[in-house]
Amino acid sequence: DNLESWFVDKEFPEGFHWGVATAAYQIEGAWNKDGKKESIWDEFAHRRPSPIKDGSTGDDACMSYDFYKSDVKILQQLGVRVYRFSISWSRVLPDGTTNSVNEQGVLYYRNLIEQLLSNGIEPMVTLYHWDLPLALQKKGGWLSKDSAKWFEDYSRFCFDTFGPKVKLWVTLNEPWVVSVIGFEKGDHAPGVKDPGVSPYIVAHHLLLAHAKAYRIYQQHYRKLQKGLVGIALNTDNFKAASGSKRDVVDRAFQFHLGWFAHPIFSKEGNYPGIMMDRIAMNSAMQGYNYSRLPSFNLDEIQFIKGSADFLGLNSYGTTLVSDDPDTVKRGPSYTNDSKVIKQANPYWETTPMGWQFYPDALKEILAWIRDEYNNPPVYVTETGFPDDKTMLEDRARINFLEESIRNVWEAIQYGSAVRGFIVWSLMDNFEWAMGYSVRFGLYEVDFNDPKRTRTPRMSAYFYQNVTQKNALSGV
Ligand code: PNW
Repeated sequence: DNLESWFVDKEFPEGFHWGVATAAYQIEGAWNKDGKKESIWDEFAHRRPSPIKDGSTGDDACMSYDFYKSDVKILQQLGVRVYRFSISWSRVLPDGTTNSVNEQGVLYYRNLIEQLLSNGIEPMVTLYHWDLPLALQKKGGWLSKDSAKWFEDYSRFCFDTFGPKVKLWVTLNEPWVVSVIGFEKGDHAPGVKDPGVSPYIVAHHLLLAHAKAYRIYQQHYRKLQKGLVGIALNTDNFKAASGSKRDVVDRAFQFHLGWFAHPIFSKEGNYPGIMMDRIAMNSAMQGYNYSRLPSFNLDEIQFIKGSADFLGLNSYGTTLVSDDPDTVKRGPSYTNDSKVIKQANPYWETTPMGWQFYPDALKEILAWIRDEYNNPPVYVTETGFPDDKTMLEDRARINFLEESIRNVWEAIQYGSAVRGFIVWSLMDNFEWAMGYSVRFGLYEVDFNDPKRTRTPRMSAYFYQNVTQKNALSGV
């Protein structure tokens, strides 16, 4: 990197996909309107005492169910080529199965997609962004072996119904968060706290579910619809704390990203060897007669291997890691299995989500992916910056985006196959366990206003400049 490169525009490849993202439960509202039934997030946020930091819910959120046209307006203003949003499973299939289709729910997504296409914006549709129909939770949810079949059925329905217009699909959003935050820590729906056991079972079923959706597309839809099907995986950037060795960093990556990426993107398939070894060993020492990590048979390994056209990368921060010397005595847990201690760096900026900002994060992750998985096509399907107060002059967010975009540009110079960059988020929304106390939007949303007015922040103008030029301006 020479000094001069700071002063010239960093141009991106032609057709690079600039975008922004949202998710159904975080923006739509209308939680029980027009035939929609409850999801696990409706049930979770309605619990009392509330598991959400500010006691809020996504009942109304940004009211995008009513105001989707104003969403498309601001997407146009931003000049993005792609809008990543998710379908609420229980809005289109209220009991989770194709036995009952909610036509009004289907119409909502048809209208949104139509509105996007007629404004030259490509939809990138996430099939599952955490809002499992409550009816399926009552049958065991992701802990049930049947869950992969339910997801296959739902995916087929979506490919059938929306596939003629949708060319970019994301099967699952962040299966790591679903497994660990939903079933190890219990801070997300369905709020299960079963360390070291349920997370592995859920992850196992999620991987099978993802692969089933991919194979269905492959067999029945790809020839006609010609789309791409990927998965969005989240990972921190891991760096060695002082005194630690590289192997800790690699183990941290394998237990986090590798858990889901290795079965799909590696040459040999299956879970990372280090995960299988460590969990089997710990399980044995803890008195189990089997590994807490379920195993795939040979057919399943083949079935999952290669089941993605791209890797969607969601990433927000960097974590320092060091070796955990003594884990077995503390009992079953995903964290203990990884033998990794995570810590903060006092010199890095800490966001209100507790995430730390290290400017070269994305570049380092992208290099790891390139080397580990033989350079698969990647979309950065999410990155973004949280504020805990609302301000229109969001210079910290601009700085974060500038560094992140510079990282992606450099990664492309070093050969990474990055196809797009999608910012979380188009606008402020319901931030899961944090409720409305944290804001990620390029647009501010006034949650006291019955019209939920969206107002551009400075970062929206910054991003508009990037999408218009297809370049990051030199300083
Ligand atoms: C991702 N964690 O969530 C999600 O895909 C978005 O829906 C979300 O709004 C965004 O990132 C910002 O948080 C995460 O606890 C939530 O590690 C929690 C964690 C990670 C990602």
